[in-house]
Amino acid sequence: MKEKLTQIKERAAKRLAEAADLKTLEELRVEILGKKGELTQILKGMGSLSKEERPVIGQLANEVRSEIESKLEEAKTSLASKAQELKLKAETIDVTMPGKVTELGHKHPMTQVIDEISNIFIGMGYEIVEGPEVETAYYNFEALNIPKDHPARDEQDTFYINGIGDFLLRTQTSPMQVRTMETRKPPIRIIAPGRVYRSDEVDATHSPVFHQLEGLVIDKGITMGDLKGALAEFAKGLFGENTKVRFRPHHFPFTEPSAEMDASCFACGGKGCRVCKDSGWIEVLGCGMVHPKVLEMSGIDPKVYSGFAFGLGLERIAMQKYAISDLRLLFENDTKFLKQF
Ligand code: 2U9
Repeated sequence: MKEKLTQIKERAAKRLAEAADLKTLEELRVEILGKKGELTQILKGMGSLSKEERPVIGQLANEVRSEIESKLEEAKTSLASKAQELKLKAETIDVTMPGKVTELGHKHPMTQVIDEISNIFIGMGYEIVEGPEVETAYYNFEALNIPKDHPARDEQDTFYINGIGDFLLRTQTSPMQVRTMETRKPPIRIIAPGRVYRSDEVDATHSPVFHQLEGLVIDKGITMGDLKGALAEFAKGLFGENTKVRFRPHHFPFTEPSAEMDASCFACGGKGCRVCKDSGWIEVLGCGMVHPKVLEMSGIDPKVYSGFAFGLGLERIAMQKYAISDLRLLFENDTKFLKQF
């Protein structure tokens, strides 16, 4: 019996040492120490032993049991710490690893031009107004002194929205100035940037959708001198402090008198180069004193108030400023192109 106990002890020690996980350990515990286990069987069989042998074997059996129990505990602790070690290793974060780079976007060149021009006017005390791109013929034409038979109203130029009254896609941002005159009392000093639509074929310099920025100033005693001063200041803000301007007579239905303004070429300073096509001048905007009829239609008394207005196409400015040769590049959203600005 002694030998058997020693055998059990040695075999148990070996198997416990080999156990690879906690589950195997528990199975071994049941197998060796459980009710049906080898050791229990031996203790149960002690009845057949002599009086002298019983305490000796009993003590030995208890010793074997407690030895196995302590070995089991030891194995448990070592397996648990190994498992913890593996878990920690698997969960380790390498804080020195480089992070994933998120590509930062930036403003579209058109947005940059709109922001830059808007900021120049904001600096001169103008407010920004924005409004609907779907307009009525009244706000887009009638109120601007563009009569029904005017060529600008031609279906070849204007996108009419069929079936819902006289709605159209605005061909200029001027409806916003009309809406402002209707709802506010002078002094008025606003700019209206935004998208406008004209039924044009797409090519390097034309697009059925483009951007305009228009301005309107109305107060008592506003003159052509105010117009020239404000727009010369704007040209300096956009093209540089040394920029000169000149005004050429022109015609618009909504202004009288009307003019076009050129700025001295920002690329060559006026000597003549590729940017200004050797003229030394760059055409920048159209402008004029608001037509008395236009003031009157929107509820402003032309005997008390006068004002000036101007308008410029923003794609042309962006193309000159960034030396872009084809307007289509500004609408295609090819990030390889856009990243350059
Ligand atoms: C009201 C009164 C007057 C806005 C003006 C222009 C001159 C002009 C064009 C330049 C190129 C637009 O993008 S473009 O085709 N615009 O030349 N616009 S004066 O005059 C107004 C507007 C609203 C009530």
